Amino acid sequence: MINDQAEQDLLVSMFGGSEPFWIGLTDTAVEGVFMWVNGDPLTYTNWLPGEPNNEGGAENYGEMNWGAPGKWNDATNLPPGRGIVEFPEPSGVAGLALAALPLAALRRRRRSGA
Ligand SMILES: [Ca+2]
Ligand SMILES: [Ca+2]
Ligand SMILES: [Ca+2]
Repeated sequence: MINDQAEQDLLVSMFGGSEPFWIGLTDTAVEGVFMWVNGDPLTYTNWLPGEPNNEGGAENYGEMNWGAPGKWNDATNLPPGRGIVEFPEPSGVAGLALAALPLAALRRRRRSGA
């Protein structure tokens, strides 16, 4: 979830400005209304001029590094590419609970499968 220009600049400095990366932005719920997959409000956008254009009526996923470093494009779900995933800052009980959930689920699956 790229929330401001500083975060966008940070991603380009960390991951480079040429490879297209999925950024967790989609308009699959309502065509033309892009939303972050984690529910963050879309307070900042960095579309390349002319985007999003929903080319061919089938572009529903946001990527960055399109046409210029960091710039966004809406693309189809092909071709496959790498994505950037943002984790919540682990802090206090909430962070620990989040981290423990997948482990507990894994243990349950193993037990029931044995
Ligand atoms: Ca963020
Ligand atoms: Ca679309
Ligand atoms: Ca596009």
